[in-house]
Amino acid sequence: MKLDKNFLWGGSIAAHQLEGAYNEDEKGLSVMDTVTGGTYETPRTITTEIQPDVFYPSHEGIDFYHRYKEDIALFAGMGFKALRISIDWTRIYPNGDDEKPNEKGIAFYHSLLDELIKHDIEPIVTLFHFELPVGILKKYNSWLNRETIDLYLRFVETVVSEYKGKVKRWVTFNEMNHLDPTTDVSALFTYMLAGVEYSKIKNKEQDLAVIGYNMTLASVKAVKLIHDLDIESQVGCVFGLTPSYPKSCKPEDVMLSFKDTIRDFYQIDAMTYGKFPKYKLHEYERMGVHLEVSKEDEQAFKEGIIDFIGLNYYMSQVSCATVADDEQASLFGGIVNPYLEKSDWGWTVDPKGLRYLLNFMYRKYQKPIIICENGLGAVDEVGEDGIVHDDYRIDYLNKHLTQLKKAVVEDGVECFGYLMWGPIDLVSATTGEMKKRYGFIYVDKHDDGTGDLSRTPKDSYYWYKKTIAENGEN
Ligand code: BGP
Repeated sequence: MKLDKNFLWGGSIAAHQLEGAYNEDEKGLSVMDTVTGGTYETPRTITTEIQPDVFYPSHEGIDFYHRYKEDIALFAGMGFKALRISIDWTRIYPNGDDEKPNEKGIAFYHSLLDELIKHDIEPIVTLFHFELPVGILKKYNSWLNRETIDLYLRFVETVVSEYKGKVKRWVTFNEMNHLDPTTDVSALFTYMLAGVEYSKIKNKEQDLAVIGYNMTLASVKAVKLIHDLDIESQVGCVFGLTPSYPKSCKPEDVMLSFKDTIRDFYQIDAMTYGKFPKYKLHEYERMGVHLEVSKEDEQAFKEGIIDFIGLNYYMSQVSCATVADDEQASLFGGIVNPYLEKSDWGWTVDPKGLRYLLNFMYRKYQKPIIICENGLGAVDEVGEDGIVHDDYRIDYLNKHLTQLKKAVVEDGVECFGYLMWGPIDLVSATTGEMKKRYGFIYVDKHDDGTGDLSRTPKDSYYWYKKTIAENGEN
């Protein structure tokens, strides 16, 4: 079984989870700079002003802002072909609507991109990975206001014009699909994506529908804009998807699993078929949500078709029409699959689910796919020899890669890369912890603020290096 020789091996990171330097070089505040740390048991809390004596994990991150050269050299040591980064909106436009872009922010990403290119690592750039300027939240009411679309497009135009010689693949948004008004699991993601506190939204269904619509529209408009600015560019959008299996063969479970699997697909449909789906408008109408697609918007949907789909895959879930009291709820709805092992954070480990998802997506859309996130968040112990022996991580990734290869080689899915999540330990998005580690590289940083931030390769580092060298044949 062989993958293409140009297969993009690498990893994915996001600015707010590792850069730190949250107020350096005229950076503004993003919503992720005002969300506190948390734990598995205690959720992160949302504040729109920085409070004294409160721990904000993004403020230091792992200090990538100052150590990126060392980190990129370590990625290059594994043979990375690509790295997905995000450009933090608040480094370029600190308040979101500033008259001029911040030269220091522009310069930082030039250096970062240059460093990647120097090591033959292709940068794949996400333009929105939860880094909404607080200024936009306060002054414009976030994505509820269509002016935010224009501000986003202005940011995109600045960034793409600046870096187009260095970046060929762009991602408009990360995981906007978690904002579906028909589910009740989006409190944290509502904050991360829109800066809006779920409990304080007055008209949940209407507002979430508008936010989701405006972000979708922003994405299609950005696709056209990027294509216009650089005809060579490839533009995609990344979705975090969780396939749902029926608990039994009872038709009601099967029907529910179908609905749960595709429940947040309307945005992907809009971005690949070139029109906002009628079924969603129908659904909204039945919910009493008012949404109108103007002629101008229709045109934007037609013109903004993505070139590739990015998939983030961590787990699957189970749909069950009648849930028993002792069933455990899964993160994105449904229940936890009792046949699967779970991570330290209770996420089910389901490598076959990756093959299922790849097939499902490819047959539905027939667009090239790139895995933009997949990985195991675990508690790592440093051994007496000073090294993390993370055979559990190797096992997890190996099993997922086996399924990915089957999807490509046996099933014919066009998947052109695998960018695992968090190649270096960084701050968890959902819990705000450092304890939840994904990396091939251990970072000496702990949730109580201790640690000297030194970097040490784990066993998985050498495994991934070999995997890349053999193009996944090991
Ligand atoms: C995805 C996000 C990432 C990342 C990942 C793992 O939803 O796109 O930013 O954080 O989840 O989640 P966590 O960090 O909470 O373990």
